[in-house]
Amino acid sequence: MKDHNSSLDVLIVGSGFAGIYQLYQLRKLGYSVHIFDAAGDTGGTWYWNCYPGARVDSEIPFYELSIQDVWKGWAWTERFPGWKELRKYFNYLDEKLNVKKDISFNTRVVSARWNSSSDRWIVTAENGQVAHPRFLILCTGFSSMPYVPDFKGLESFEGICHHTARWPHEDVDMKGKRVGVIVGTGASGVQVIQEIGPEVGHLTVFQRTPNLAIPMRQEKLSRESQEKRKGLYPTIYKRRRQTYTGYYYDRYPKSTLEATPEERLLYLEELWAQGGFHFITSNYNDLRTNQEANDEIYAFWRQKVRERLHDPYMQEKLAPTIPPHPFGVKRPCLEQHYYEVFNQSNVTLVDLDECPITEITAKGIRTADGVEHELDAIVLATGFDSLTGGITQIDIKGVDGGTIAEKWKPGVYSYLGMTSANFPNLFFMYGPQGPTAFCNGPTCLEIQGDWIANCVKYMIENNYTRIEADAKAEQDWRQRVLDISARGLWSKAKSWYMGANIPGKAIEPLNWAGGVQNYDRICIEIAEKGYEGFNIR
Ligand code: NA7
Repeated sequence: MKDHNSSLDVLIVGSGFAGIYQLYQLRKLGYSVHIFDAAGDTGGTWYWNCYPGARVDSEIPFYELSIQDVWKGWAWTERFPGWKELRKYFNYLDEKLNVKKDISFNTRVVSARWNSSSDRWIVTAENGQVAHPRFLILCTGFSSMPYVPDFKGLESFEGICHHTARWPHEDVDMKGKRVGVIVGTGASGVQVIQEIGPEVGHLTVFQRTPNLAIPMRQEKLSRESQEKRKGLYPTIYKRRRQTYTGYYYDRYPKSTLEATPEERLLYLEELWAQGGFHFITSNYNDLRTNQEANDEIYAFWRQKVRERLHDPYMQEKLAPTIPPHPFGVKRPCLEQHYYEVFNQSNVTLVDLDECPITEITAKGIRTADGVEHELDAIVLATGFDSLTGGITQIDIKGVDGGTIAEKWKPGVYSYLGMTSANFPNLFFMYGPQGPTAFCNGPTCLEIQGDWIANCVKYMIENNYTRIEADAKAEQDWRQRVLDISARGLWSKAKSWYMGANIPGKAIEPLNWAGGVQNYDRICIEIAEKGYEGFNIR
């Protein structure tokens, strides 16, 4: 057993983008910092999500750290890099920042106990490692806790079966196989289907809710073209903190319904051609707040998708006449040739709303109509206990001995989406009640990471040993998150944005929908007011 003794200032959990940025910032300030990670290497989500076709849906240079020593020498090969390239990037981060020397891999944190007599955490990992840091920072990611529905008979299946986020690191050969993909609207399912669709023997897509996917418009990038643009990177990295979603482009400052039909059509065509999240982030400003406006955008989307599908059955199942939910209130997925896969003669779509799964058998999946779909492999692209699961899976006990999982059972209580009352000196990043789902990862975690690093510095420089969110400030923050969300259409979809994908989880808005720029400003103002809303001693 290795004991990280009481000289440790900060323990970070997780070595994805957030954990590495935090390690870098805190080490620069001169503090002793260590990372525990359950994975065998750095990369966070890109260590675990190595399923066929896994790639990021935020384009570069937004989806990389703004550390000059890193971006100056690095060049990507694609506008939306895949997991293999992202893992190379993480190795490059190590080359430049020498991070791995401060990381314990294969070290899954299982518990954290607050010790009021020392004002330190006692953190224990499954492999017996223990740490006693002054501050504990959870960089566990918003989707680190895979969700597998409780399908009857799942363990009896005799073929290959993996959740996308627990995909084996060696290649799984799908060529010529009868593959069942359980999917609905997730990005993971869309990516697997379009990647393996063209090569498998037969593909059966078990769909609950159709995916309202938009075009990615992937591009190959040369080093030269990136070098030419790098002069702008410092401006881009500042600008992304000034927009609603953390890109440098922003919502169109006009209502959908104010535009003439001609103006609207031309503008939507322009966004469609740009690809990526432009169709969401640069769209009319009432897309996600006004149902009538939303219906117009849905109608445009449906027409575009139907044009690509040959079979009327597939058209209705994948781009229904009546929208399954307002457009863009479930995380939209970026696709490359997803819809074309459904024109192949070896692809079957099973509508689980009409015909649910009754059990998984040794040979495949049985549905309510009695049909046993025989399969060689099942891909579980069934998502995550998002936003809270990475935190609540750890047995964290605070001042009164209660766990954070118990506290959050009726709903999340946090202050600024980074701290929670009763849990002093504990910070979490890229989690609930922050801008997580409405912001690209690196933008969000750098905003939160800088704020947390400054807070740790403030505490240490002033010889304070304990900071804890005030219960009233926390209650007000929660109410603010709920009120802002209530102005939009988010509650009209059952999604992980609302915690609605996990049975028994409280259904409520889990993200700050007030804009990245406002979130950043509010957090900075609170710090400038001497950490208003926190009890410090
Ligand atoms: P998601 O987006 O949560 O998608 C999971 C999918 O699994 C979703 O379409 C669900 O259908 C479907 N699902 C979940 N439970 C079941 C059951 N019981 N039966 C059938 N289908 C089911 O997860 P992803 O991994 O794809 O993506 C996660 C995010 O990570 C993604 O947004 C990226 O930003 C990164 P539903 O739609 O609820 O009907």
